[in-house]
Amino acid sequence: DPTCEEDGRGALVVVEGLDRAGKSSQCEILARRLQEMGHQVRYVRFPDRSTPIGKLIDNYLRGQSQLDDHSIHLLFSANRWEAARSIQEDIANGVSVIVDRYSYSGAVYSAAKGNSNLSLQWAWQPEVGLPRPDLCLFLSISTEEAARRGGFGVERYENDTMQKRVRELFLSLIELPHNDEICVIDAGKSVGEVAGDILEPVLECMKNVDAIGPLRK
Ligand code: DGP
Ligand code: NA
Ligand code: NA
Repeated sequence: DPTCEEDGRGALVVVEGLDRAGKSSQCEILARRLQEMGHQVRYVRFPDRSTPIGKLIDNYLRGQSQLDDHSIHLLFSANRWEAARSIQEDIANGVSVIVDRYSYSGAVYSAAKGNSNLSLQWAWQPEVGLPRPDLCLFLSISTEEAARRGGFGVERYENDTMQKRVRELFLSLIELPHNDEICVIDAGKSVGEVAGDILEPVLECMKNVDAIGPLRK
């Protein structure tokens, strides 16, 4: 079996989950382990708050600005589109890209908002055509466990009602048959155990990647 690097192509691996699920730590551990094994890796996180669009998102998340639900939704998506070319270039050059949050958060967080009328289906549309991950790891954690882990922060969305809706919508997205790239990981275990549970499907996926395609409707 050709590995992706023998093919000259890197893998696109996304890590998703609720706030406090441990995504960022797990992405860092995963990136380090893959590098130690000799793979070229880049770690990307969304929202990328460093770009002009990212700064608008950052202000919104910190409660410094108010934006229409559709507008902020499209800004989050635009923040992924502005990075799409560099992700594709890295993958083509044999670099595997580990992404902390992606289109799944994009659709789910907007659709979870209390008084908005954004359906999951509407919210997914701007994501169609972005590079499709080879693997999406959903770090599954109960909202109770998430709240126990030091409590939520002060940003928008970091409250119990919102997180419960987010979790339900993530689960409904996972059930859609065309989302067969999503793998559910029990993130209630220790950091070391979760890291081991993640590494296995990632290495498996890196053995078997074919041509990268677009995210579908
Ligand atoms: P983080 O930097 O990973 O803590 O993400 C900041 C918050 O923004 C978090 O509550 C999840 C939410 N979020 C991330 N991506 C998107 C997106 O594309 N759309 C919406 N509406 N929310 C998002
Ligand atoms: Na957060
Ligand atoms: Na993140």
